[in-house]
Amino acid sequence: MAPAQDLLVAPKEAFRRTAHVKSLEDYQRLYRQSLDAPDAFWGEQARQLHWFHPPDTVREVNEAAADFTWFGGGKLNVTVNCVDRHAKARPDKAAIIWAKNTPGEYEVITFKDLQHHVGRMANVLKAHGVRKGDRVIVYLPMVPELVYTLLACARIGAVHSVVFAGFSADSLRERVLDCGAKVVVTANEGPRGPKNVATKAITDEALEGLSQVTSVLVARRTAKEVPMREGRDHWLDVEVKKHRGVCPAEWMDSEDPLFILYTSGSTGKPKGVLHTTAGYLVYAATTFRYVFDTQPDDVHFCTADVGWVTGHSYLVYGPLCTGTTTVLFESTPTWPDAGRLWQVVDDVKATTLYTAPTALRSLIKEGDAFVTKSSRKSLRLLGSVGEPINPEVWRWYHDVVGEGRCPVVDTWWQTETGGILIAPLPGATPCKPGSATLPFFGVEPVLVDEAGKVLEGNGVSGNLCLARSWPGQARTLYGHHERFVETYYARFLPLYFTGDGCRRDEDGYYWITGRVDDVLNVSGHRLGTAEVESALVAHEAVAEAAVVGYPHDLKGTGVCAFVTVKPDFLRTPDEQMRGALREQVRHVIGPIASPDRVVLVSGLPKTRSGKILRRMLRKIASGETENLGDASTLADPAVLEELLTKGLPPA
Ligand code: 6R9
Repeated sequence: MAPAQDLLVAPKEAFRRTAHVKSLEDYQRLYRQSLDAPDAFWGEQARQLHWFHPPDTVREVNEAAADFTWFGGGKLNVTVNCVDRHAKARPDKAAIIWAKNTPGEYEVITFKDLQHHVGRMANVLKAHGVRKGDRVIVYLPMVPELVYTLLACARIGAVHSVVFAGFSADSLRERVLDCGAKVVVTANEGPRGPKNVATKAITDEALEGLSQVTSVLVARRTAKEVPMREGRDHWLDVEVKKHRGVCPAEWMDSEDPLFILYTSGSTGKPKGVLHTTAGYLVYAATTFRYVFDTQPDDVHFCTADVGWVTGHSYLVYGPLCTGTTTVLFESTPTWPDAGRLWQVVDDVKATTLYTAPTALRSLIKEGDAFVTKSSRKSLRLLGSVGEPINPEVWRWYHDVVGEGRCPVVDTWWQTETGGILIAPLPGATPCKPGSATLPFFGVEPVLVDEAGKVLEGNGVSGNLCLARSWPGQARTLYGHHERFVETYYARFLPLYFTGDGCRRDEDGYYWITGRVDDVLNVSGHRLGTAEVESALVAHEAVAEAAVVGYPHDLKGTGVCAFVTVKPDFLRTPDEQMRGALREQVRHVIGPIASPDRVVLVSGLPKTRSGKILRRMLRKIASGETENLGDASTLADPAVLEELLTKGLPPA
């Protein structure tokens, strides 16, 4: 039987009729043009924006210094583009549909409303001393004030830094200190699923003894009373009433900072990835338009939290810049049950859905009935982001969720890239489940070996690098430019190094194999942990799998699989299950990939954003039980305890 990933899925005919790019040939022609004449291509994209003063140049690039200027000499404001021009053209169009935590509760915010709220919030920030260039930390749950605050910062030229509301007080404090914020915006608390996150209490703990922060603005999301510190803390609903909904837009230079977003690096300390104004906005809007094939009446449902880059680019900036209605989802895909996403899709008539494989896997586990009982007929496109999507999961998304009607776009990118770099164009690119397919316009992926030698042609695997600047790339790590140069440019200069491993197949399609540390070399064979995971997940008993390497006497690296089993298979004896799973991998990939160890667990250690903590698993697989890294980022600490008490099965 042919492996699933070799089956090509052609673009849908019905979809193609209205698509921006209608054939693979059109894509290839435009792609070539974008590389041959980048200034013409990006200049044209930039003209879609409203400028106070148009740019004089398109791009100035110095890789050795990691110094990039896009649209130099231009003057613009992000909110004129994301709010004002739509408030003028279509004031009553929904800008945001807020899907509250309680099922069935929604609130619609039109572009006219949005303009008013952003103006008021901008005036509040000014009244609290925020000036152009100042940093504002945003520690809010998924409430409209979150979007208002980001845009209010952009309105007056302040730099926002969103900290995901699931992060701990220590993480919040670290970020407040690193970026030197004097204003923090939070909420009394944030309902999420069955719980209320105590955002204000966590903020208080984070700011304990810090005189740097002079104002804490508190959105009132619930009726809960929280202690308010005299002189520092202010209720936002009281503050906004003091101000008008009109605030002039600051004229920003193209390269003025728009936001900082912290992300984890290879070292313990989070990196403050900095994005600037024009390039980021042009890139977010252009990729959004093409990859999601935006149509005028789209309702875009991105399930990511705005605390992550996906929420920044494809919940806030990309959709709003293109005048698209965007859904702000306060709850989680599995609350109150696994039917929640489909309920929201039907209620708001979402046309495009953008979510992560980890969410899909958690839904698959609960069975198809939750999906099939919903209508989903409004949906016309499905997107995936955040990690490699296993071909089996891709199939389920395509066949069950999309009923074979909707194209699936697997989008590869990073916090540092600002927007999507590798993804299919839904009307043009035939898909291979599990592959992010082909590069976006202007993007030139390059694979290099460990020595930095460029691997030409197809059928090669290596470190994924990028050969040329694109407008959305991060400009620096806030306050640590040397670290920026070192992390992304020093190793393979003049290439940008992504940190991911990748295979370019015989057809030139890109297959991300995971972070480079996740590529195993087993007996001299290159093996993607994602490949082994896909094989395991393809087994009927498997809910989720994470595979890591560990030092192995004979093979160099041994393969250790951590597996959670679906409820129906929990009665199967462990030894029998382990045998079946080894056989499964042997069958799908080959004996070389067969896991040396299979650890059956009830859950995998994950960050609150759903990323599996592989470094922790690698240590456990290596028999280390101490120095497991930062356990504070774990969504569920009990998972780690189980792993440690259960111990490893024999190899
Ligand atoms: C957008 C986002 C970036 C890392 C990236 C890669 C992995 C993201 C992926 C994917 C395979 C995809 N990744 N999308 N791997 N296929 N479609 O997730 O940003 O949180 O910075 O993570 O996520 O390893 O390097 P970020």
